Amino acid sequence: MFGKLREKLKKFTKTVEEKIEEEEKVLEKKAPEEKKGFIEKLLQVEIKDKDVEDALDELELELLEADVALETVEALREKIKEKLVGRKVRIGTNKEKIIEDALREAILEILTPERRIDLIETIKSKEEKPFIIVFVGFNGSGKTTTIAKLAHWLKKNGLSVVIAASDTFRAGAIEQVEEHARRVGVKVIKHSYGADPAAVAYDAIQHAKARGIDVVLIDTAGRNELNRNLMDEMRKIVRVTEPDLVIFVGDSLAGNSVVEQAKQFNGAVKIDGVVLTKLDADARGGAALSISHAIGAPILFVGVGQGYDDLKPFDERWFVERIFGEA
Ligand SMILES: Nc1nc2c(ncn2[C@@H]2O[C@H](COP(=O)(O)OP(=O)(O)OP(=O)(O)O)[C@@H](O)[C@H]2O)c(=O)[nH]1
Ligand SMILES: [Mg+2]
Repeated sequence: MFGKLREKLKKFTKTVEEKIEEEEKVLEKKAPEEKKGFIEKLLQVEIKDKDVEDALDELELELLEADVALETVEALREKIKEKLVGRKVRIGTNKEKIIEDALREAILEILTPERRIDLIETIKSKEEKPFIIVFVGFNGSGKTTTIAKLAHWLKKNGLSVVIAASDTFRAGAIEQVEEHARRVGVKVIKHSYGADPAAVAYDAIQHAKARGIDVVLIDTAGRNELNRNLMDEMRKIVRVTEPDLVIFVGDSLAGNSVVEQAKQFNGAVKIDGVVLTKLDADARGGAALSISHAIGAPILFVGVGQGYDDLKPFDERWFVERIFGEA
């Protein structure tokens, strides 16, 4: 996971480390002969703008290559500078650690959402059942699989679930969601193909109300901003169901374009949270680093495989460990 990002950040660390070492050598040379030894240990170099600028220029290009969105790259650059420039480093201290810590902190800050959502807590605190979640996103991003995984996870957390088969558009979509639901032991409310997706969702909500079911998960057809009708239809689903959350499901392998998709969907219906799928196959990590920062909504879960247990609540520390750890 994220090998490319790891490689770029290591390279940055090495370059800055070398610059600081050059400054150290200059400083050591300046120290009078008799003071060498004891005093030398107290000498410190200050990290200067020029020590990091070139390395940052290079890092900036490389992060763009790793699919990090431009505005995220710029925000990251500012944060890294803020943490390193002007910092005093005593001779002989571990510079690699100082630089790496600055990178970790900068990345953590970028990943820390403005709002956090504890899903179980939020669901349980809703006074009137059911809690309604609509899933939206491009074709094949992983919506239906994510819904099955989430249904499985919610059940494990003691909550009851019903799924609305509101993708009445793509051939095979209803059978697909039914099969997933059967495997995870959840009921599906469906109509036939071509039916109004909002009406299917409405029925699922009525079903949940009548039976005291905790959560309704609404599966919708894949779409993009060029499908005007489908985008209007999505707005209608949201209008009719008045969901507690609209979740954008994005494919991390789509890299920078998944960030653009998220912005477009966020413009059409307000996105409350993100699930980023296929992280298990993502060598770059740019989408994960950028998406929350780009739309101001938190990443709630990440998909890390095709099994029903392969959905992880997102934790920015986990992400940073994946980048800086060895695996
Ligand atoms: N490796 C991996 N594959 C995933 C993950 N999530 C989904 N997939 C796969 O991605 C493919 C598409 O998943 P779906 O759930 O059908 O995607 P969708 O968004 O519902 O697709 P449409 O309904 O056609 O728009 C399937 O083969 C899934 O098994 C993940 O986290 N990791
Ligand atoms: Mg689907």
